[in-house]
Amino acid sequence: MKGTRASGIVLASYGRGALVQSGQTAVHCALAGRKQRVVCGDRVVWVCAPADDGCSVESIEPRRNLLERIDARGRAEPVAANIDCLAIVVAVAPVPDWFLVDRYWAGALLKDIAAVLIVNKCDLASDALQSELANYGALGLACHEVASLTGAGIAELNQALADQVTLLVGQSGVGKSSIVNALTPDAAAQTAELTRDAEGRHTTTTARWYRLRSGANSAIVDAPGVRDFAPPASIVRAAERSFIEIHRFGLDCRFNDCHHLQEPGCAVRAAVSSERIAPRRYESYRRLHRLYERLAR
Ligand SMILES: Nc1nc2c(ncn2[C@@H]2O[C@H](COP(=O)(O)OP(=O)(O)O)[C@@H](O)[C@H]2O)c(=O)[nH]1
Ligand SMILES: [Mg+2]
Ligand SMILES: [Zn+2]
Repeated sequence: MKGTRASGIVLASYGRGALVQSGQTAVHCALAGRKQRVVCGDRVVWVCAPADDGCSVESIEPRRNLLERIDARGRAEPVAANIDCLAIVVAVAPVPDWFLVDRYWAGALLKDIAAVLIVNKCDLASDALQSELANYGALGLACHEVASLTGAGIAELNQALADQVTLLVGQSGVGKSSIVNALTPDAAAQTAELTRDAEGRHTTTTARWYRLRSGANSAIVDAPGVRDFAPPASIVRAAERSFIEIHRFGLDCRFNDCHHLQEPGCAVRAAVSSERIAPRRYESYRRLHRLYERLAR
């Protein structure tokens, strides 16, 4: 490997290094500078100097996009780069946190990334989910019902995710890792490589990239389960942009800069009263709006 210089994709990043897929092999690379920060999905050039035995990341290609979340202190924290589609996973159990679904969808909308909903564990009775699912469907969020346990719907999902890089997100326990396993027959082998860094330490906290069966350009990224997610935003109005029906009805508000909270002549609140906007989605909007107001102060 000495003297090698090649390009690759970051499968996972950890403390001071990254695991890089290059051709058929995965290489542990150190980061070159203190400032360098690589993210799962980054395309990089890595080198293995002839003098010593370590490999390192030389440069990072400009990112097509970067999905980020707000950490506990309100700072942006990277999740994954160069993503084509955000797949938000819910399951019959645990009971879905629809506010979390809204915020993931918001994150995709703010970054112009396509989004789909995956409902897992459809081997269990899913009646309780149907009215929320119908609402998302009416808003244009495509939905795939699967059961990774029985394989139901997995072939169709595999087709739908072909030739793109999909980031799987959602509460822990909904079955994200099980879906990855169902879509990639060698996921266990790929995971084994990923779970230890060069010093043999476990690396489980960041997103991981897997090749999919459905084509050379197909990949799926398993993000760690989270309790909460919110996309970073530089302006409070980002909350409105990330709820498509609120943005749509908001065009008819009396004031251009209506926040849809207390203002007179608010078309959004009128639509909530007549349930043309689902009250739960409106509540979700208000929560995100409040968060952005707090962060702006
Ligand atoms: N009934 C049922 N259970 C499932 C299904 N898929 C996953 N599970 C179970 O759900 C639990 C959480 O799965 P896991 O993949 O670890 O979820 P993650 O935290 O989102 O990665 C495990 O006990 C799985 O066996 C499914 O399709 N049906
Ligand atoms: Mg998991
Ligand atoms: Zn309004």
